[in-house]
Amino acid sequence: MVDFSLTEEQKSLQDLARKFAKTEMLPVAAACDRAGRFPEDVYRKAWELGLMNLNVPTEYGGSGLSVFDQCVIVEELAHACGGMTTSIIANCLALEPILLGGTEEQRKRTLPAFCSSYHLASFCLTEPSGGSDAGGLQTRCRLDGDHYVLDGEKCFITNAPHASLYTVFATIDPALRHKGITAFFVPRAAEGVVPGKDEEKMGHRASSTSTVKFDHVRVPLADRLGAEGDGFSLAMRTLDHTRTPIGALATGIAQAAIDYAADYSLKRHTFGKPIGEHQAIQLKLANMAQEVHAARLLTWHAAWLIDGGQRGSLESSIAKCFASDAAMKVADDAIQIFGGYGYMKDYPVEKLLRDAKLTQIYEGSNEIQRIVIARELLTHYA
Ligand code: COS
Repeated sequence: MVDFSLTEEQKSLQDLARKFAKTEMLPVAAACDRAGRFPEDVYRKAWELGLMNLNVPTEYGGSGLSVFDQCVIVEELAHACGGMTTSIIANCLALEPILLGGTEEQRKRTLPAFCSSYHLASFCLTEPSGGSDAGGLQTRCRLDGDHYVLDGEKCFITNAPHASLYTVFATIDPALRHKGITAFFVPRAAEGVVPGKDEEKMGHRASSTSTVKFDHVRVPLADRLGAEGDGFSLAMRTLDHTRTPIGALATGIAQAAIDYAADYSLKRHTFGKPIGEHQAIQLKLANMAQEVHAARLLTWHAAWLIDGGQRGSLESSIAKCFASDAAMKVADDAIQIFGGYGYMKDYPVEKLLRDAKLTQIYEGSNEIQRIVIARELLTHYA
């Protein structure tokens, strides 16, 4: 039977994340946003509570949570701050290729370090020449004895200035397109690894983003994930698993927008009554509630399918695309309900719009999600 209720364990994870979001994230969210501050103290506390390496199995010291459980947690965290949530879950994205494509020896060599003490990892796929065309990446890897030599530059890499390990996608020959792409893990300490300076972003300002240069970086053959040419499929399978939690992150932002707007609509009076009693506002709130409800259910459905062993490419793209578009619409409506105050930085809703915007772009733009959705759809009619 289909069951939409959370288990007792999921409710306690939700409760843990909600409390953490309220007591540790929310009180510093606006200040971090304004200053563009990376609140490492908050991230360390998230790590201590087991909120960081959510997808790493318990045998390596991680939380070993299903994608569904991750979504429950991520929505709660994002209610307080989308940017901090992105930094908190970046390890899940970066370590997923090791979980999916690494040997047991490679997993044992890399994963426990992230679970026994606070460390960050970054997923390095996107390049300055283009992020959507992942098959066209230009970073080169050349075999030289028992090492590969990596040369190239990645950009828009979450947590890169603070990471101790990078999962990197490079090509043995760009002319081979996706068939040449090969994945590696590369320690920050390797000679020639140079993270850039923090980017100044519109939103997600508590998260850190930079370029990473790989300048003749020698990577042992033993640190290659899978075979030469396996990297593209590994990146896609990783994103199939991580796009659904991005749907949850967008849902959390959208739920926050409703909560602020509904509360404000009962306190703010015009024409002699609370604005929430005007139909113009009620219609907006009703539309917002529909968007968020649908976003959450699509996210839960995609997570449920993936946890059941299905690939879930179609459903994770639908969840990510719908929820992020919903977050933009709902944050926009929340600002409209707040009126002029909504446009001011003294109120929390303009940040929600700036944070929501990135969810339409990262982990594959929504145009890419629509390509994935249409291609999957058409295979059933071919
Ligand atoms: N899982 C496993 N394999 C997959 C896959 C998936 N989800 N999606 C595609 N593949 C395989 C295909 O089956 C194909 O394999 P064969 O060569 O054996 O036939 C191969 O990968 C190439 O697939 P495709 O032809 O669809 O590749 P395209 O170059 O057309 O690119 C898109 C496909 C656009 C979907 C891909 O480039 C993409 O997702 N881009 C966005 C990248 C992204 O999200 N970046 C954000 C980084 S994180 S912030």
